[in-house]
Amino acid sequence: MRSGFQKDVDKGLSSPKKFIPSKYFYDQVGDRIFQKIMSLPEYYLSRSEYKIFEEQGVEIAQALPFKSAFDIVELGAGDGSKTKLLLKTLNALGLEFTYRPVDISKAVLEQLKSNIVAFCPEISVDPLAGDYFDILPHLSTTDKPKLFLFLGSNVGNFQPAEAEAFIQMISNVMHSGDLLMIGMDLQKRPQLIEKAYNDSQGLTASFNMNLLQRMNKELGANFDLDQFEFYVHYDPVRGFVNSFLVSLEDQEVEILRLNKSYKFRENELIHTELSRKFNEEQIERLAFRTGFFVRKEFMDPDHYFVDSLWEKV
Ligand code: AVJ
Repeated sequence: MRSGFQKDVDKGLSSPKKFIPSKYFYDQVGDRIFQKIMSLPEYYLSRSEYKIFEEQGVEIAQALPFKSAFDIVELGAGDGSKTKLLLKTLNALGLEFTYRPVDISKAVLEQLKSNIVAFCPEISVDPLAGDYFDILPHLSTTDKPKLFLFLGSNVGNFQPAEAEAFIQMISNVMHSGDLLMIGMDLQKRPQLIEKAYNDSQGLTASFNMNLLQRMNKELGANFDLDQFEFYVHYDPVRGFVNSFLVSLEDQEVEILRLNKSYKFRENELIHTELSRKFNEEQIERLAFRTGFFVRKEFMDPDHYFVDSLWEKV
């Protein structure tokens, strides 16, 4: 049986416009590179959202309409370093909630849970391991009101139609009055955005190149890393940061685990990631089309990033 990685690599490298889904960045090596990216001076995203939770936790708490105990369901929680700030503030204000982080990896969830408990032992944490698509339908069976979190501009990695479908899927398990808070990176000075993905240390380049290394390790491929280079471009008209690996020569790569070879022309691109940047109009429209209205927005002082709080109609 073929793994998801095998299927997706074969599909992406057989397509006329080659691509590899960006979710495959995050193996152990990729996780570590992403940690370093987050502390780059150019990579403002994480710091901006951190500031929002650090400085506006009380305002966020005041915007929650729940009168009784509720669930906070976080999709793609990661290490919880930003969320825990918010949870601590909500707890300190006497709100009664259970934090339910959802992640595909049990190991990640255990780490996250001990992180949160160490930071604030009073918070009750009930992790849910599994795929979003399997977990979401089960959540609607508990009758507590819910606040869903989808932070970190992870929504920016979806193509527009996919983003809408994903949010619609969340919306479908929600009840009227439930809330969804989505973290989104905002359109801003193009140079600033481009620099966040074209860092001087080459960390983002390694983050992308790790995909080739991962195929070599896990799929028995023979990518020559010297024959590819990283290229990133921000299109301010659409608000799209597109990342690519460029083949530097005509070459053929063999992938043993797929029993197949793939040809690359000189200058042919492999699309590796879309990191979308949003404007206010797009946010309003996305909310409206998926069954929400925008209840309140929380931005960092520079207005680089927004955590947009939506209420289910
Ligand atoms: C974690 C998806 C928000 O798109 O900015 C960082 C990942 N890619 N540098 C993003 C990423 C290149 C990041 N997200």
